[in-house]
This record gives sequence, C-alpha cells and structure tokens, in this order.
Amino acid sequence: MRLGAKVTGSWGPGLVAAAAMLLWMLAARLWLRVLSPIELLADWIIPRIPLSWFEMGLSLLGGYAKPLLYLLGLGATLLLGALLGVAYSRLQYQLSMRARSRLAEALVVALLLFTGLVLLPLTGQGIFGVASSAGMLRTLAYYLPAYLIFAAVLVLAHPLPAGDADPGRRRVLRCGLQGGGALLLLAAAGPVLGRLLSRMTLTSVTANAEGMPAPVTPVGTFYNVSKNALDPRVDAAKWRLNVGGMVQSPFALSLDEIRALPSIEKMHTLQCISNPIGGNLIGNAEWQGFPLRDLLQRAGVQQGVVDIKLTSEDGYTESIPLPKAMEPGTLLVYDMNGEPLTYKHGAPLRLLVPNIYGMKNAKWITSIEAVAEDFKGYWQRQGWSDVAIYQTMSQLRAPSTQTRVVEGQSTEVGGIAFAGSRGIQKVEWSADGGRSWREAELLPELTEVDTWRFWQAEWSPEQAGNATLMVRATDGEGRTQTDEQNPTLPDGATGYHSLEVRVTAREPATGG
Ligand SMILES: Nc1nc2c(c(=O)[nH]1)N[C@H]1C(S)=C(S)[C@@H](COP(=O)(O)O)O[C@H]1N2
Ligand SMILES: [Mo]
Repeated sequence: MRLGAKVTGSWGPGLVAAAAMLLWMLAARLWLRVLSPIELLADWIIPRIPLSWFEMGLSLLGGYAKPLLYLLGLGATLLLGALLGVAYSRLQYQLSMRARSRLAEALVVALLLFTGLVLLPLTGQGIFGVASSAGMLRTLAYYLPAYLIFAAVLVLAHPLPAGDADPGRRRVLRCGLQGGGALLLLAAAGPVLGRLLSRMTLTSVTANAEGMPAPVTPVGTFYNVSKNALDPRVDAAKWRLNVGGMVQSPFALSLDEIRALPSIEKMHTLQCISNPIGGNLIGNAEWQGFPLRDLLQRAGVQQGVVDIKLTSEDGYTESIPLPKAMEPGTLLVYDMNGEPLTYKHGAPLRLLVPNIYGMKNAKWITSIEAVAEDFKGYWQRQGWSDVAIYQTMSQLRAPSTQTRVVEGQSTEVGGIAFAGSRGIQKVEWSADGGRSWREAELLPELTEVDTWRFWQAEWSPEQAGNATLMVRATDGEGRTQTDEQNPTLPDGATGYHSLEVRVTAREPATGG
C-alpha cells in the first residue's frame, strides 16, 4: 500500500513527451525526408473530405485552411500523447522502476507496430514504409527515435516509485532532468519551427490582383500551389523517370539523359483552378523541355490505353487522356525562365498541358504509366473536374486603387485575358456595370497559343461619382465568356470581373 498514491493519471507528462516527440518528428522530417504522420494523414484525409465541406472550409478559411489542418494535426498528436500519458501514469504507480521500463518498452513496440502495420500501409507507404520514397530504413530511423523519445520522456517525467532508495537525491535528479529537458525543448522549438515555416508552401490568393503584370512572370513571384505542407526536394542524382504501364518497352531515364534529349522552349501560362475571379493564381513563364509524346512513342503505347497516368514524388497522381498526352504542346519541362526548375515549381521535371488547369500540370514527376482506365487523380477523387478545361477569363488590373480617376480626363484601363490554347479573339470592357460594352485594344500575342493576352483601353469618365468597370473576353473559337457566376469548385470560376472606381469631379479652373 502506498500512501497518497494518485489513482487519477496526470496529463502533463504525456503532453511534454508528445511535444518532445513532435519536435523530433518535425526536425528529422527535414533532413531524413520522411513524411510526418500528420502529413500522411492529411494526404489521406483531404481527398476524402466531401466536396461541400471542402468548399465551405475554403470559403471560410481561404489560404489558412491548409496551415490550420496541420495545426489541428499537431494538436491531435499532443492530445493523443496526453491521453497515453494519463493511461501510463495510472498504471505506473503500482510498478517498480524495472516494470516501468518494461511498460515503456512495450509502448514503443506497440506504437511501432501500429505505425508499420496500420498507419503506413493505410496511407500508401507500404508495410513499415517499404513503398515510401524514403524507404524502410529511413522510415524506421525516423519513427524509432520518435517513440523512444516519447517513452523516455514519459517515464522520466513521472515521480519515481516511493519505495525506491534515496528519494531525495532522485527528486533532485528528476527535477534537473525535467527542467533541463524543458529548456532544451524550448530552445530547439524556435529554430525548428522557423525552418519549417520558411519552407511551408502557403498559397496566398488575392482576389483583385492589381497592376499590369510583367508579360513573363519572374520565378520568385510566380504563384505557388501544392497539396503539401512541405514540398518534396528531390535528389536529382538518385531521381529516375519511369515510363511504363501498358507499353511495349518500359524504360527509366536519369535527369542527365532527359536533359540530353532534343528540347524546345515554349511560353506557357498556368492558372490554378482555384483562382477566383480577379485572383492572382496565374502566371506566365518560358519553359524548356520536350514533348511527352517523344517518350510515349519510344515506349510504344499498346492498344486499349485510355489515360496517361502521372505519379509524383509527393504521392500526387494525375491523368490526362492519351490524345492529350500525344499533342505536340504537352511538354515535360525542366527549366523555367532559363533556370532549372526550383523545387517549389516541381524540380526536376513537371508537366505542362495546353488548355488544362494547373491542377493537371503535375510537378515532381517520378512515373508515367499508360493505363486502360479513365484514371481519377488526387483532386478528381474529391470531385474536382476531370477534364479541367480552362474557362475563358479576363481581368481588370488597371486602374489601380492608387490611380486618381478624374472626370473628363483620360485614364488607362487594362488587364489580362486567357483562354488556354483557344487564344483570345476579343476583349470588351464596360464603364457602366455591363450595360454597354466597347472593344479594347489587344496587345500583340506573346506566342501563338497557350499564353495570356494583355489588353488596354482609354477611358474618359463623363461624370463624377462611382463607376463600375467590367471586362469580358471572347476566345479564339468565338465564344464569349459567360457572365454566370460560378465558384472555383468544381470546374473553375466563371463570371465577369468588375472594379468599383471612384471618379472625382473635374478640378475647377484655376487662376480664373
Ligand atoms: N505533384 C504535384 N503536382 C502538382 C500539385 C501538387 O500538389 N502536387 N498541385 C497542382 C496545382 S493545383 C497547380 S495550380 C499547379 C501549380 O504549379 P506552380 O506551383 O508551379 O504554379 O501545380 C499542380 N501540380
Ligand atoms: Mo491548382
């Protein structure tokens, strides 16, 4: 019988143990390049979130949705740790130090087994991570220390059995360990979190992007979208592109072999399907690469192939119909604006598909397979468009909010228009909220197809007050964009972009 032995467990030790384990998981994530369980679960859950919830989450939280999901994962891990800790502290009061270590060892083994046999296979990484890009050894080198840290901190953070010798000295030791540990945790947390935050891929959407963009978007300001918290940094020396599936002769190529293939340069505009009307998730760059069909012809696509399926380093999957894959403008590219692709934009190799939203322009490609089914990719499984053809869009980028618009004085109005490979035939603008339309001047095309088109017009507002500017484009096939307002989900936003402008009264003549 122990005097005053608590029968209720305490949650503190489990919480601290989970925090220490998380710190390891987040730090080791960067150099071992093993996905943390939070990322694995997020990848597993996101495509399974019903589309309507997803839409609600996005409209409520916007760009914060993704970081919040990961924060939720961190919170859930701390909670789980705390609960395990409570269970442990209830048990441990009856145990000797030796039995406690046994219990801690059993905990480590149980966590490892759960990870290796449930979590990793469930999230597509294979038993003990054999199918993951990190491989089994690195996966173990990641999880084993994590659980050892958890168990060790859990044991050390509890008071020692009362019956043990020299409680005074032990208490001092324990306090020292706990204090030192806490200090270490705090000291390490800052840099680790800082590193992680600086590498996180956060998508910022600004509806009503302002100012005429540069015709070719610099890499540094090119929009960035990915499903990941941390994008893969592929080791180019080890990377191979596998071409296989239903082909006569599958093969694999190294990056050097790929760069040695005959290449072309092409300007190509990318836009995300989640770009809202007037938004900034669009950019144009000069890319270098080669047609995907060169590889498919070399492999020999068999009869009955429907889709070309792409798999990426981050577990992303996509597909395009075989005829699309065989178009000469469907490219695999490795350079962007004359420099090797940065890792955020898909290094070492990404796809560019004419006329199809950014979603299908897979980054970090590792394998290309010919398949006999209409394969549904990462976002299609959730309900996003599978054809994902660019909606015809146009935007007002000028005048900016800084521009002073004065009654009777000429003001520059202008912006961009884009309709994928259909091109832009005509842009019209309105200064009265769409009641009357005038044709804008189209600037010369940057390339024949697949790039955005700039437009401009002179506007001399006739009266002071508020005016509603609007724009609409007609694609190369003669179809004017629809004024029907549709959200980005599932087919890409539609509707006209408009801008409220305050027209100030003409200056009274001076010196009169
Ligand atoms: N492997 C992979 N490829 C991907 C994605 C991704 O999450 N993983 N996101 C897609 C989406 S939704 C878009 S809009 C474009 C964005 O490309 P960018 O970041 O180079 O602009 O990449 C696409 N390719
Ligand atoms: Mo996208």
